[in-house]
Amino acid sequence: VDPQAAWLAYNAVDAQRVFPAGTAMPNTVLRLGDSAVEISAADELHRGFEGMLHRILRLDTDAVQASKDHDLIVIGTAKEIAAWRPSLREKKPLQPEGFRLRSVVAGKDSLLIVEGADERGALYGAFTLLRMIAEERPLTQLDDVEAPSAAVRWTNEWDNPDGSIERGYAGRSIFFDKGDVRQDMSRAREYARLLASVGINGCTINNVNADPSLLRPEKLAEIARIAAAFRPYGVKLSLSIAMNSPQAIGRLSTFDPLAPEVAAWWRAKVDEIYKAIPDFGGVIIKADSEGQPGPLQYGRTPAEAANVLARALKPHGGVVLYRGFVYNHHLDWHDPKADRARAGYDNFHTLDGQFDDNVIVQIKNGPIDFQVREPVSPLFAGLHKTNEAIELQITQEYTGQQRHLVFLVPMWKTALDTDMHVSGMRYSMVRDIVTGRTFRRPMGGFVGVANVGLDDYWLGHPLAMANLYGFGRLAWDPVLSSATISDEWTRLTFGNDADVRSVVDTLLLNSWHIYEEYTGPLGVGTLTDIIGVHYGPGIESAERNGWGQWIRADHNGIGMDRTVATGTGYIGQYPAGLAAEYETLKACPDELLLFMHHVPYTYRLHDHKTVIQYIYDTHYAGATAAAVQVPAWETLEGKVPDRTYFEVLRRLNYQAGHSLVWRDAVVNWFHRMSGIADDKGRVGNYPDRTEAEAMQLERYVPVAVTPWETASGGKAVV
Ligand code: BDP
Repeated sequence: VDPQAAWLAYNAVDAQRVFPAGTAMPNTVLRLGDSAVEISAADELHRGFEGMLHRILRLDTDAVQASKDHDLIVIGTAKEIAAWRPSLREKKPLQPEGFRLRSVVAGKDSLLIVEGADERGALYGAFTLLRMIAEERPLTQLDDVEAPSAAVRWTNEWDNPDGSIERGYAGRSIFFDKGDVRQDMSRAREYARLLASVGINGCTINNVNADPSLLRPEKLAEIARIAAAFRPYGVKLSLSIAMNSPQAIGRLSTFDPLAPEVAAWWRAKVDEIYKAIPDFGGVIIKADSEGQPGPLQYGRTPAEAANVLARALKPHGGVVLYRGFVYNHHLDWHDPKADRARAGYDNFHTLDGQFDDNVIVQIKNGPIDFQVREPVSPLFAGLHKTNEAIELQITQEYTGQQRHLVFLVPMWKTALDTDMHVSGMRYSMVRDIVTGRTFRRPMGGFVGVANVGLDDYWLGHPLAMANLYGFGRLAWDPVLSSATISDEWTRLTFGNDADVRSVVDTLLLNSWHIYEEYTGPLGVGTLTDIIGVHYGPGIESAERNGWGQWIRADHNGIGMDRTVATGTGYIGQYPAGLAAEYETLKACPDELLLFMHHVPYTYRLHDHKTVIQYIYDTHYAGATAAAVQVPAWETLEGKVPDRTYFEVLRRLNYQAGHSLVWRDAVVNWFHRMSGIADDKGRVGNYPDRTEAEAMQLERYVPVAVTPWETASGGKAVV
């Protein structure tokens, strides 16, 4: 089994379940259209039938020829199908990029019809049919109509031209090498295929901290090759751009978005891009954020900057995704009102209504930065006349960097399923806001920061691919449950064995909670090294610097007071109904307590446990749960491909060990800070650990470690 196949493994299935007695298995696939995307769709059906059903489908494009066969899959757009057999014409039109799958018996013919609203719809229909087969669902009386929830379903890749990837944990770039676009585009093409198989229709190929040189003419010609690799799968290429490009590569003296020469430069540049890449998707803009140049330097707003690009893109049908991730990373820790969480809303909500209709504000799920637990960003409810997209992070920057197992779909679901309580609305779920439904916006969607690399498993940890899969599925249909998504992925990847499904699904579905338990409790954030790698424990590394991921822990208590009454006022950015829930200690959910409030360590949670004892207990419980993942996985030896078995086993073992490091770092730090004993007497004993410095050492010496809590007893050997 080739790990690169990921969830498109096309493992053999029980044909009789899929085609029970009386249901014919097709011999031929008749492709009615000639587009590259439909060709991919028909090829995929061929591939899937061969792998799963050992049936080699005859590929046909000649309706007359094909009609000699009576058991057919027919694939095409609605228009093509109606032209082929007018009796099959749809009364109700399909939604853009949607499809209908039907089984039709007409005279002697037994037809499986894959009908797309358009070419992409046909491709998505083919992949959906193949998924049904992989799950051994009977295709009798099939009638399934689907359409994506939103127009924008993109991944962002943070690849740099030199081939490195910002926050990438799975090898080098599949696109770039040493400043150039790779010669070999096979991984890029396979990636587009994977993306399309879950309905993703766009991919931004370069780091949001963008290198302006990618917009040079010779680079655009190279990038066009990536777009060509994506095209047969209906994936549009887009680029992150640096706002100062007119100056950096255009030699203008300014990049003020309102300077006419700057607007003209962007127009010409965008026209040039479309010459090279006619189906270019658009641009992503990170500006005035973490040192990136932006319009604020000229006293211009994000809306003014976004619109200049939007107007250049409009004639070509392109869009601007302007990131809401704008904040000051030189905040004053001594100022009790300073609060990074406020920044998104403060910077954008007053601009509501000022963005052109092909601009989308791209908002991270939480107001800080992909922590293990955050409330949803209040900005989602703060823009009623602006298109929005939610940005989710597939690459596990703060959640274990693909060395720890963390299935993120349940986390994303908590964001998407949050009701913002927008006044005057019965429901205002984040998922409906970003698809554009709530405020009747023409556009919106989902962006996932994926950062796949050349690694054979694309993301490093083989089970991390469930996150990429899950992102695509949620973008298609955010109502799907975590359990459904996990089980689909497991079946597609490993087959339908009941034991495999039960073990893998359980591992996936519990993993976020386990990670949260041994890292950051009660909404305080991932207590990780904030300044550098964002990996491993570093309890107070966020404190007393300008980056604003503060936990405000002292000897008496912990948490950011974000209340309106006594704190930073952040909670007041939510609509009143939700603000009321967060503002009072009584109503605030425990899992967000320390995000919203500063409380003493002796404060009692809803189950009457004190905060400090909760911190101790969850860390021991989380580390134990991480250890138990290992024997659970070991029951699958021989039931999943060997290489995958050992790759996962190795990582789960490592995670079990690292969770002890996490556990002890956190509990010891809090113990020292609070001076309050663990009522079970565990803290300071480092259970399950062997101390190198207690051994007999030759040529090694014990040294003190900074920060002290990251090594047991504050010591390591060198
Ligand atoms: C942070 C990452 C940083 C990104 C930034 C962003 O640490 O590498 O550039 O987000 O999203 O989480 O712009």
